[in-house]
Amino acid sequence: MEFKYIIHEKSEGIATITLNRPEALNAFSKDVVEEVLLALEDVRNDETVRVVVLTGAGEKAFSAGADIKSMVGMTSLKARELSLMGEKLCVALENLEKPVIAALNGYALGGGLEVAMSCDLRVASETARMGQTEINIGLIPGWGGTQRLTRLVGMTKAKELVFTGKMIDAKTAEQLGIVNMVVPADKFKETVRQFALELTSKAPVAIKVAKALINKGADIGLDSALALEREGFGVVASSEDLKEGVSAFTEKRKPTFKGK
Ligand code: CO8
Repeated sequence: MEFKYIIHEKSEGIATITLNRPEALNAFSKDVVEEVLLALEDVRNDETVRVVVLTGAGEKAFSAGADIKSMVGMTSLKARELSLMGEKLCVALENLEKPVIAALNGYALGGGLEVAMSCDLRVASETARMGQTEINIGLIPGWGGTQRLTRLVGMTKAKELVFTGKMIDAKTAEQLGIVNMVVPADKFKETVRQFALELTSKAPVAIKVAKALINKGADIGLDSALALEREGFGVVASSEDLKEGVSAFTEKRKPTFKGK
């Protein structure tokens, strides 16, 4: 598969998708979004891939958001289209039945942060800076930021970040619960790799079901969410992965999960 705006690599059970427009701080143009969607489709169909890492090329940015230059003279219909485009990408990341780690190597702003928040986990370099900066150009988040940020940090902080458009550093993002961990820049790539490798060793069926339950459960009442969990538990209990996990435990060896 040939790509122009991303790099799509696979090794050790990890697919790494790198946004590759460093000259524009990896801003999401229509082409970038379309290529990431194609790469995610490839990953979905590839049984050898257990974990996805989404990151940005260069030292400076994960992504500085939607391509502002494409917004010049934007009509209401074009804006709606742009919003839908990003939404499609965010939903694809959320619905992918494999864990996705956003590796935040630098700026994650506007749509860049919204895409990162649609990933399951976020690892930030200590040099990363984050913000819903849309207000500074007279916009609002349009790729789910008003909703996903609020779910992550609560209304008080979400309003502060969206209304002021200020950037926060990685440590503050960690304290707010936006990122899972902050890593020194010189250890960033290796830490992301080790984190992803750890996930590749876990039972894929259990991860897939847990991801769906956590995502779906966030939007429904507790009773319904617990009922979903029960059903999911039943599905996981019938997996070969569970048999392997229990056998490995009793035989005092490491399990080898097949995702079946
Ligand atoms: N889009 C397009 N190009 C960009 C973007 C962007 N979002 N961000 C940076 N660039 C380009 C710059 O124009 C510049 O290119 P050039 O050299 O050709 O002028 C190059 O990247 C490097 O950027 P800077 O020279 O500005 O680098 P600095 O280190 O001086 O500043 C910043 C870095 C602070 C990150 C600065 O670039 C910046 O503020 N960027 C904009 C960040 C932003 O506001 N992002 C939010 C965009 S809006 C959005 O994401 C909304 C999503 C939902 C849309 C819904 C539909 C309407």
